[in-house]
Amino acid sequence: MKGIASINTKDAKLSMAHFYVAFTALLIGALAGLLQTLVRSGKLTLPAGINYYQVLTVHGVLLGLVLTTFFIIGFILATQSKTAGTYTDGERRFGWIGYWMMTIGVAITATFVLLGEGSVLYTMYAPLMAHPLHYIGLTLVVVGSWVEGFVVFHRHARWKKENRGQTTPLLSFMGVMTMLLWLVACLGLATTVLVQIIPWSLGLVPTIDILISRTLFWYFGHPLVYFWLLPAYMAWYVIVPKIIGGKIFSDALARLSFVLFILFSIPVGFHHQLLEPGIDPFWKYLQVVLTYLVVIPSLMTAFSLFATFEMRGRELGATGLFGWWKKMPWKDARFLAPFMGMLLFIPGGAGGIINASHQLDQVVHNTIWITGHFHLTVASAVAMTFFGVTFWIVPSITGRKLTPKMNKVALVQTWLWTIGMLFMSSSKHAAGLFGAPRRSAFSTYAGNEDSLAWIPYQIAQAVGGSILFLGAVLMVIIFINLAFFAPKGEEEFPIGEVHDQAEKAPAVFENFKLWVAITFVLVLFAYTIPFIDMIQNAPPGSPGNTTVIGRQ
Ligand code: HAS
Repeated sequence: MKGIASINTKDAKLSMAHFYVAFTALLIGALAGLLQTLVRSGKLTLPAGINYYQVLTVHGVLLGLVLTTFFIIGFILATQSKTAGTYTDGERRFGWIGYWMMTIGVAITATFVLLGEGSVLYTMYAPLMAHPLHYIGLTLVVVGSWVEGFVVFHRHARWKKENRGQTTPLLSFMGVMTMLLWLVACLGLATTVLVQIIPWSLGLVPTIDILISRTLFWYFGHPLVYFWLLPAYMAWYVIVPKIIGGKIFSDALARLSFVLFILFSIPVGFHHQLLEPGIDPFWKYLQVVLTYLVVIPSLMTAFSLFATFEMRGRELGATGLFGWWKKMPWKDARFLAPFMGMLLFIPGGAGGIINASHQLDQVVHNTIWITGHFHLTVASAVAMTFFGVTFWIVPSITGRKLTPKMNKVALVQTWLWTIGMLFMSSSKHAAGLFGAPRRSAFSTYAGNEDSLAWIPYQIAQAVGGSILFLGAVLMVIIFINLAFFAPKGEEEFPIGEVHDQAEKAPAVFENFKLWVAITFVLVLFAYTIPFIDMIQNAPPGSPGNTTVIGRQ
């Protein structure tokens, strides 16, 4: 039998190319994660030559940067091709150019990480210095992603021209918003990398202003987490309702929440720097207030999801507040995986709200609590949604079928990930409250009496890490099966329809220029005076206020 792909086959090829890189990153990144938890529990000493921080970097870069960015762009391209229509040859060519820039950039960066020349926390965190090519490789990844972003913008604009006066496809709108957020966020990263870090790592300037570099990094760092989250929200708002047989609660509410993310996710970077000196407490306070505002679109999302589940449940005869629970398709892995992600996002989001409080952050900052927080958010809510999407998108765009047998394997994978993450994240949160540092090998704290309290939690993390590693291997097996071996056929590309009684989305939501302009006003408000302070009180190059830590 010949398979029937749900989108243009050339577009599908481009999306799949992104997924191949993403799942290769998952396999290697998960192995590095397993090694880390074993080292921290004292159960393993890395063989000579391999350094704990190197393994940590491999884990963070591959899963936090490569898996996410490649998966997100592959997903956005496929959903846009499906809802706005096929790309032109020109658009697709730019898609491939962006893809190759990103892939070559990853290869260069990976080489320097493996050579031990790139263990610099978050890929670029002064005063740690990596080899210049490490940064140049990462720059290629970012610029390549921008090229692909412009493809998404162009396709959306073309749809608008071809369908004047009509509401744009929701998924295409969301793809544009996600890439817009990414582009505006990257401005901070590009500034520190091009103006400060690369010249410094090349030896062209002797020092770097650390506070400015970190501030520019965190200007990027917080919206980065929403760049990960928004594609998961695309699936929660549009795909999940269709999978459960229901309707999208409100197109307008979904669009509004994406607009709010653009406005409020950027001027909040100081909440990662609450314990850093050199920033006036007033500006930290202001950004904490803005952080609480960026929680609102997530609460709106939770509300909308509950409404979708409840409406569907009632259609099927459920009564009461949680009657819908019994009516959900629990045996469908396309539903179970993102739903488990949503469930874990509830404590993950609550943890974020705790972190955002200046006072409570004093207790948890730089402890392993923080890694517990992001394992519930990016590694659960986001990753599990991406896995759930993979279960249908790969067979759907390649003209294959998710067989009942593979669906069962996918259910097992989902449970492994959920259980592994429960061990992993709860033990991280608990050890963090006892003061366990977020990054350190067992050898650095062994023998310290205070650290005895952490040991059982570190062992629980190793148990969680081992279960998660099995989950990752199973995920890669499922991906390979769906991409190459699953029977040919036709698999649904589930796109939800909006509820009949929902209000039409106001046209102003499509006014991207307006949202970007307001975002810049908020950014200027939140950052101008602090930057003036930083520059006046620590002029770049002043030896008293800058530090250099050379490459190890
Ligand atoms: Fe965060 C640190 C604050 C969300 C990721 N965060 C991090 C770091 C990462 C990260 C990677 O203010 C570490 C950075 C580093 O390396 O240093 N975070 C927040 C806040 C939110 C938040 C306020 N974070 C995320 C998301 C991430 C992420 C999302 C990844 C995708 N975070 C912080 C702060 C720090 C921080 C501080 C710095 C701390 C420090 O000291 O360094 C909010 O956006 C969270 C809002 C979320 C909710 C949950 C809504 C729930 C939904 C699910 C509904 C469920 C349903 C199913 C419908 C309010 C939508 C229901 C079924 C039932 C039956 C119940």
